[in-house]
Amino acid sequence: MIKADRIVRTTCPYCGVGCQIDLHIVDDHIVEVTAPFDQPPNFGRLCVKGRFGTDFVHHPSRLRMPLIRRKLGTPRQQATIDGFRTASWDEALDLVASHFAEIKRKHGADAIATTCSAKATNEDNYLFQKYVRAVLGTNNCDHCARLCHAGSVAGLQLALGSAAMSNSVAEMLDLDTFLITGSNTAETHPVISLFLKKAVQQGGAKLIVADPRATEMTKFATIWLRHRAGTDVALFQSMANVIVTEKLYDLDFVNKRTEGFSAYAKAIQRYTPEWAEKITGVRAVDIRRAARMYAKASVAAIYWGMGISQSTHGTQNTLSLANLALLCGHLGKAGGGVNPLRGQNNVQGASDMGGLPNVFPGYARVDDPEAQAHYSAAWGSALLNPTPGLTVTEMVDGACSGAIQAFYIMGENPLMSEPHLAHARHRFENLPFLVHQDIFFNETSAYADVILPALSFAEKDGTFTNTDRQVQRVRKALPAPGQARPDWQIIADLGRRTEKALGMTRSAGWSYNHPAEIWAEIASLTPNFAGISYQRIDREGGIPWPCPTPEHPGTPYLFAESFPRGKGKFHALEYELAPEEPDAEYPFILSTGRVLYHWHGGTLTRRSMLDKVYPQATVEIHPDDAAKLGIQEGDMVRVRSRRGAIEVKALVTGRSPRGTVFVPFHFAEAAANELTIDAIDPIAKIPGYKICGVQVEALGA
Ligand SMILES: Nc1nc2c(c(=O)[nH]1)N[C@H]1C(S)=C(S)[C@@H](COP(=O)(O)OP(=O)(O)OC[C@H]3O[C@@H](n4cnc5c(=O)[nH]c(N)nc54)[C@H](O)[C@@H]3O)O[C@H]1N2
Ligand SMILES: Nc1nc2c(c(=O)[nH]1)N[C@H]1C(S)=C(S)[C@@H](COP(=O)(O)OP(=O)(O)OC[C@H]3O[C@@H](n4cnc5c(=O)[nH]c(N)nc54)[C@H](O)[C@@H]3O)O[C@H]1N2
Ligand code: SF4
Ligand SMILES: [Mo]
Repeated sequence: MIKADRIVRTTCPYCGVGCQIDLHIVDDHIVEVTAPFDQPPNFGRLCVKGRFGTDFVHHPSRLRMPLIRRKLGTPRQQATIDGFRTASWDEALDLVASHFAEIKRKHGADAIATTCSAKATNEDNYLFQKYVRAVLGTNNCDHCARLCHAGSVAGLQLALGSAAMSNSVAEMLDLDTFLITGSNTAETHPVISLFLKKAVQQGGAKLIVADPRATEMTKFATIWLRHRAGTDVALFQSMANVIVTEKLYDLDFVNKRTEGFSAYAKAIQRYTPEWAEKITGVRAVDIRRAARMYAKASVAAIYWGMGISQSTHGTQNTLSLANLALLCGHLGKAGGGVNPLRGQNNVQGASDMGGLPNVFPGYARVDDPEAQAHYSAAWGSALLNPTPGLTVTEMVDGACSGAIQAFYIMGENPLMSEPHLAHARHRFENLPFLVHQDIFFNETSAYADVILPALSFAEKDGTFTNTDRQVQRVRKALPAPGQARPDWQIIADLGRRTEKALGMTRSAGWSYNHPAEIWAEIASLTPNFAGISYQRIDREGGIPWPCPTPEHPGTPYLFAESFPRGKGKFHALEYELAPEEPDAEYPFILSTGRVLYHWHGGTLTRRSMLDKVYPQATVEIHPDDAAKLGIQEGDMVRVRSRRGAIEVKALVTGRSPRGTVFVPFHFAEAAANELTIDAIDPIAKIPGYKICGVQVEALGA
């Protein structure tokens, strides 16, 4: 054991579980990561990423100086880092401020698009959207939540009026019955999966898993519904049909707390389990068993992930789950509710802070005059733009049509994470001005005009809000690499300079000495956070919002008395096919997602020792399909869709069903998003990353 000079308590930078970690530091290097046993949410547990994956902060390729493209102007080509020269902060920020000001004058504020970052802190994101709204004057601010839980958010907003996870991680230990669907929990929320497994093994909880793919959680399931991909609406509506037909629903709850039941009950009459069996491939008898198990439970929770949300029917899929919870009254109780497991470390926070095109911090609508007056006064802004802005997917489209003249991207990598990458690259080539603020030079930086070097979680103070709404501290443990600055400082400096370039006389207030001051401003403006302060978090640990006063303990589960929209609303749904089902030419379904060891576009984990464990892009293929195509485990194969082709190593396994291949999207040299389709859900605007048609061809060993 090496003896640490210092140990700094902070929050894991990877997933939404928000594990508390202790960084052991020797000579300004992280030498070990441990977890405190007495702290929620993880109580001493960590997964491999938290334990061994934070070494990316020391990688020699960290950005240390602002960079400016050598040949500024369009048409712009993809460049390596050699295509950029270093610049001072003064030069880089003045260039950005003057360009934004000029574009605003010439084309209007709505010609500027921005994304904030679910990797950055609440304070970074709050300040980012304040800059975008109060100085640039547009609501074109979104982030990766659009590519993630947008379907869940849209569905839960319609049904309940709130989209956060309703129950806490701590409640998982005492679950009675729960349903997991479209979530590979053991690889994507590993520490949560430990509590869920314990609930089954030690607590005797009953688990229903609905997933086309065998995951580790299916091994713990009492019932595994292995439905065909894309048939969720049919599956869950037929469970609702059973619950209504057999009168298993909670009449009292339905009467007191919901609306639209009779129309809904009528609409689902035709969704019999026998009808659903033909569509989903799940036996009617199993649908009945699962429906009875969920309905008869004293309390039951639903957990879900991208298999539900990332669909061109993501909103409908979510509504089909909300309908089940409303029918059975499984809401507003400890251990009972609806829980979209949040992915990024601070995706909950980036949304809460108003990093969305239609809402201010605290989810007040941008077109609500009262909310406008509130934030205009707070930010010293005469008039805030009342028109909801564009979503990420629409902003990327706008780059092509000329509607978008500049893009400011903080802590995202759309040129790995957007669907149909060839198309996305084409759009970025046509963009007149791109600013990228990141800790590394990634696939998106390659198209930037100006690159602003930011600090990682380990070098700054702030807060992240995890999947169960706990606001937790991020603490500075290491010095800044080179001249890199924390995101909030970059934004504040840019705010001052842009105001000057625009000749604005008022100031939205950009003088902060420490993120605690930014947090105090957030707490003073949004009732959900009013009772939370750095001092309190230091004393008590994470606090779950809503927390309206300093005496309030925070709220572990939501909806005990009512729903934010008043009554919960039933929605009758139609089952529809995915926009590109497999056919004779492209006979396999391509499903994309994650593996335990890697993170999204790989910017962080491929610069970590985790890359040694999982160094290469893979495709999972069923043994029967592999045999037909002459593919052996370890062979290289070409996977081709109508949009592109990649070469990857075959894993021959029964995890994915026959006719489906699974490719993780972490590897730039074989990017799954070269293949995916960019069709989106009409309401949530989320792409359907989980289904498109592909061919598979053996290339040999
Ligand atoms: N290791 C690791 N962990 C991560 C991340 C990471 O990159 N790496 N990313 C984080 C982020 S941002 C997110 S959003 C989460 C995502 O966490 P998950 O949603 O658990 O991740 P995915 O790999 O996308 O898995 C989706 C699951 O949906 C299933 N599925 C596919 N099609 C369908 C369908 O039609 N219906 C249903 N019901 N299921 C289907 C797949 O079989 C798979 O089990 O993970 C977070 N955690
Ligand atoms: N095919 C396919 N595509 C998908 C998905 C899928 O399942 N399949 N899932 C989608 C989902 S759910 C998500 S959430 C998106 C994720 O998409 P992105 O958010 O684009 O992906 P990340 O790779 O997490 O990008 C985060 C970036 O932030 C940088 N960063 C880290 N910390 C900081 C910081 O403190 N400050 C700043 N400024 N930068 C920082 C990292 O270096 C990295 O470049 O991908 C989506 N794309
Ligand atoms: S479960 Fe998530 S938060 Fe916890 S250590 Fe793993 S990646 Fe980090
Ligand atoms: Mo996500």
